[in-house]
Parts: sequence; C-alpha cells; structure tokens
Amino acid sequence: MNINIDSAYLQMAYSLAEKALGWASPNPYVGAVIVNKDQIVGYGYHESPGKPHAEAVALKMAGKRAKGGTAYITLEPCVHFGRTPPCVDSLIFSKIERTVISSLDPNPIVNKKGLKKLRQAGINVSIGLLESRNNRLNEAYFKYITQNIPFLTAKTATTQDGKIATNTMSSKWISSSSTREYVHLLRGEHDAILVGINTIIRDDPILTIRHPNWEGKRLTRVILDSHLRFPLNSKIFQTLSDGNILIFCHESAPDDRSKLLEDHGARVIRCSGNAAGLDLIQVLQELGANEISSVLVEGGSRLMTSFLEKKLIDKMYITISPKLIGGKEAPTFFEGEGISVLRDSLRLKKVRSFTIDEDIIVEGYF
Ligand code: AOF
Ligand code: ZN
Repeated sequence: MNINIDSAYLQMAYSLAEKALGWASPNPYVGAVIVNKDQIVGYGYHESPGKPHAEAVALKMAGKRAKGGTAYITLEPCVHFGRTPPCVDSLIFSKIERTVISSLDPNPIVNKKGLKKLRQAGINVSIGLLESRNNRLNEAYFKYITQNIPFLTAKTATTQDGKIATNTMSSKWISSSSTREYVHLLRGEHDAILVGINTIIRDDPILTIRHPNWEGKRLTRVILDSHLRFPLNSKIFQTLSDGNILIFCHESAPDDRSKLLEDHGARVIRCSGNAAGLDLIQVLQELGANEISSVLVEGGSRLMTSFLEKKLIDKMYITISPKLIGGKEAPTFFEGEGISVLRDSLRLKKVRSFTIDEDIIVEGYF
C-alpha cells in the first residue's frame, strides 16, 4: 500500500465522478477505478438514476481481471436493491481483495453497512482518503439524503455599493455578460431554480439554462406566489419542454386561478403561511419529497431576505460589479429589519473569491 498511489487512483475516480455533475440527482456523484498489478483494468462513474452504479460499470469493464485487484471508490458501496443491485455483492463476487473508499455513504440504508459487509467477506477496506473532496462534490446529496430537503444555494448580483437594482427597479444588467454566463453554468449544476412572484411579474424571465454544457438538461422552475398573481401570458409558459413549473401558493389562493395555471402546464402546490409569506420549511419539504436535492435561489430582495432571516441558505454566490448606484430606494438583497448588533451578523465561512472580467465573485457557506 502506497498512499501516493492510492490517492492518485482515487483522484482519477473523482475526475470520473465529476463527469456526472448536474445529471445524477437525487443520487450522488460516484466514480470507481479498478487496479490489478499496477494496471487499470476498469473504471466508471454513475451517470444518472436508473443507470448502473460506478462500481458496476468499472467491474463490468474489468471482467475476470478484477480478481485479486483493488477497487478505488469515491463513496461507500451500496448494500441495497434499489433501482440497481447492491455494489457490495458485485465487489465480493468479482473477488476484489482490497478497497480504498473515500467517504461513508450518509444514506441511512447504506451507512457503515457497506464497509461492514466488505470486511465480513474478508476484503481489506481503507476509508477516509480525500474525504473532503466528497464533502464538496456531494454537498447537496449529503444534505438531501439525511434531511430530506434540498441544499440551497443563493445567487445575487450586486454593484460595489451592494445594490441589486436602481431606484426605478432596473437591473438589466448589473453584472457582465461573462458573469451571467457563469450563472448559467451554476444553474446547470442544480435541480431547480427558485424565485418569487415579483421577479416573474417585473422581469418575465424564462429561467432556463442557456449554456452548451447543459444541452437537454431540464431545470425545474419554482415560483413562490402566495396569492396566485402569476400572469397567464408569462413567457415561461412557452418553455415547458425546458423543465417543469412548480408554483407554491397559500392554501387560501383562489381555485379558479390554480386551475388556469395548471391548464397552462404548471403544477400548483398549496401550503400554509401567514402575512409574511409561505411556510418555507413546508416548501422545502415538498421539494425534497419531489426528489429535488439542490435549488438555486435567484432572488429578489423579499424572497432572499426571508430565506436569509430564517437561516435556510447553505451557500451563497455574490457577484459584485464595479458600478455604484446609490439611493435609499434602490434595493439590496438583504433587507427586512436588519441585524442590530454586529456579533449577530450572518457570517459566511470557507469564503473563496475570484474574478470574471471586472466582476468579483464571492462564494461562501453559512
Ligand atoms: C454506490 N455506487 O455509483 C451510487 C451509489 O437509485 P438507486 O437505486 O441507484 O440507489 C441510490 C442510492 O445508492 C443512493 O442514495 C446512494 O445511497 C447509493 N448510490 N452507491 O455504491 C454508486 N450512485
Ligand atoms: Zn451501488
């Protein structure tokens, strides 16, 4: 066993896993490499639900050459019959002698059981190498599979003085075209995009992914619209083939409106709420129940403030453009009452920043 060699093969498995970025949900991104006598005899990754798991692809390629070999796998192999048969059985059947696994699978039906079964079969198991890479790659899956609600990433575009629009609500465009293209890349990594009804009424957006990397990808468009003010002539209804439209409204919203919206191709889900808005936890639970594991929350101010005040956002991208707008009436993305004491500020962690053209992109976690 040589840790450098192990880590090189595991990195290869990660590169394979990343090929499924944006496509595997609600399943995790998993890659596997099978090595026998210093030769790679099989490799693969899990493409999407219903397709074979990473280990199954790699073992199939390896065939008899898997016998006596080492399997490098980014996630603990499964033990259950789900959409596909258990990977642990396939590893045992193929007579793999050693496994190098990066992370445990937090899925309660698999967690630690995969390792146990491998060890019981006499297979050598090492666990934990490059684990932090999985914590990042599968951050959405890890939350979704343990909490049954999606991982929420908020994205907002501001000026250098923190404004998201002018005092006349004009916001096209604050960020550069390259930054906007980057946002389309981000959209592709998510299952759904979420906005408030004010954004629909004001901007009439179609909320699709327009990026060559994501051709054919359907993105669920989620709109929070308590009173079903959704205009029936919204452009989004012309893009039903690009993804479902899910409208969340209050229990008391008019039936005739929900019927009309459903006739236009949207799905309307009712939930409880009060004057301040819908019960966001209920919205998230409903999204989780619909196998939506990651959501990009794209504003505006009211919606972003509600999510931030309730501390529901997991990760943020703030793009900052070199413009100054000024004006008390020009909105920022976090309004409401505001924080009185600095010690109570919401704090981003693991902050990373980079530039695109002259824009600064800040990424951080709560
Ligand atoms: C593995 N290798 O490549 C993946 C695993 O939808 P199913 O039936 O395919 O099962 C999904 C669950 O299987 C998922 O929640 C996770 O626990 C595990 N995914 N396991 O051994 C893989 N994708
Ligand atoms: Zn499996």
